[in-house]
Amino acid sequence: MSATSSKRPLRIGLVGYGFMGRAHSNAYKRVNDFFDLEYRPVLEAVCGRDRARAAVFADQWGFASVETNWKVLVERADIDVVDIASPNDTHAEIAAAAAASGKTIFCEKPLGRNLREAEHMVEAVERAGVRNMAWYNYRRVPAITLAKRLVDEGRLGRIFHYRSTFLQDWTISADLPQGGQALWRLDSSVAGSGVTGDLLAHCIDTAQWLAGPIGSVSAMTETFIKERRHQQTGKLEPVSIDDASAFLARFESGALGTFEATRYARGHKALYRLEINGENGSIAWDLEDLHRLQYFAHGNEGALRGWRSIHMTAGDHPYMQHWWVPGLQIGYEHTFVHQVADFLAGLSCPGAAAVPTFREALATERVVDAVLRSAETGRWQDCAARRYTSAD
Ligand code: SOE
Repeated sequence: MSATSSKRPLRIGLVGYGFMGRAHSNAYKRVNDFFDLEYRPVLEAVCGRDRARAAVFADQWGFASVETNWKVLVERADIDVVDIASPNDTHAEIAAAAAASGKTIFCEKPLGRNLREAEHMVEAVERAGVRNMAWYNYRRVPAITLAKRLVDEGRLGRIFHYRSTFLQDWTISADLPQGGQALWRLDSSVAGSGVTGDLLAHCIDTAQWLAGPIGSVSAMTETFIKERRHQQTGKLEPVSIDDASAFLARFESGALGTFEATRYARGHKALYRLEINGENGSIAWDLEDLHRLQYFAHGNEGALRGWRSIHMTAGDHPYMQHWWVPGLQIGYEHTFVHQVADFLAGLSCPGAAAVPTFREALATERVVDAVLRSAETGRWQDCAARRYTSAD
């Protein structure tokens, strides 16, 4: 921060220096360049187990200091926000300690490895009364924010169908090891689950935000490659994450949903798609064309009826007045900038909570848990039924 800055500093302690650590750091660095805010994130410390790698990261991104033990980081008096961008098995413990030390907490999705950890995290932040936010970044794609506006304005009318898929193909090779650096998403002891917690969690978060609570689900999952060599032990070990997961959903509103995520869809790298069909209209969106919202309005256009492809680059589109001139689009990294901007704006408005809070993210965890239980039992599962408490 420049010595002359009039902004109020918000000192960030980032845990994790992987892909998400980079996405969050970029957001902290860019946000004040484009948004007029009272607060400014200051990159105070990055924490990672490997000091040399953390130091390289700190140097590249401009963090003032390095820690190798998150327990030290969460106690530091010069840190306001603990941002958890480390693998899933660390989230619950770090969040509980950071809450106890009075920090604001940001946590990369999913909250924990399972519902029990997620519930403990919600209890911890609410008991301590600290601000908290989960990084479900796709809500801040301008097209998805506009979709939310259209639904809330009643333009679609009653919603009948919600369909969503998240397709990847990066784990098809049986030679890919599981576990360790960059591959912890394949190790269930670290990740919790496979594509259900990693990819479907995004689809579920967006779905419940746009179309309301999911009441019950019927799911199936599959693990196509049953054994992989573990990167850390070198041994061939059983794979216990779900490689693919699909479920039917009944929304509390009466709408029907279909959801699918896989890392075995050859040719797709990160194709997140959604479509909503309502009585008066439909909307569709996909991540490969993230700057377009497809919209069909049922009306009296006669022979000219059809889907509109809205190019989300005008000043009256959500967030877009902060970026370039009409016609010039933005991308993936901007969704994280928007989430930080919303959080910082909320700090200047007493009572405003930047969403999703941990409690809101817990609603996603409940559906993830119900999906995994349904796949295991072969039965429909009620999403609200299961509760864990601190006694578990
Ligand atoms: C997995 O490949 C992954 O990076 C997820 O972990 C992210 O949450 C998703 O946005 C993109 O895919």
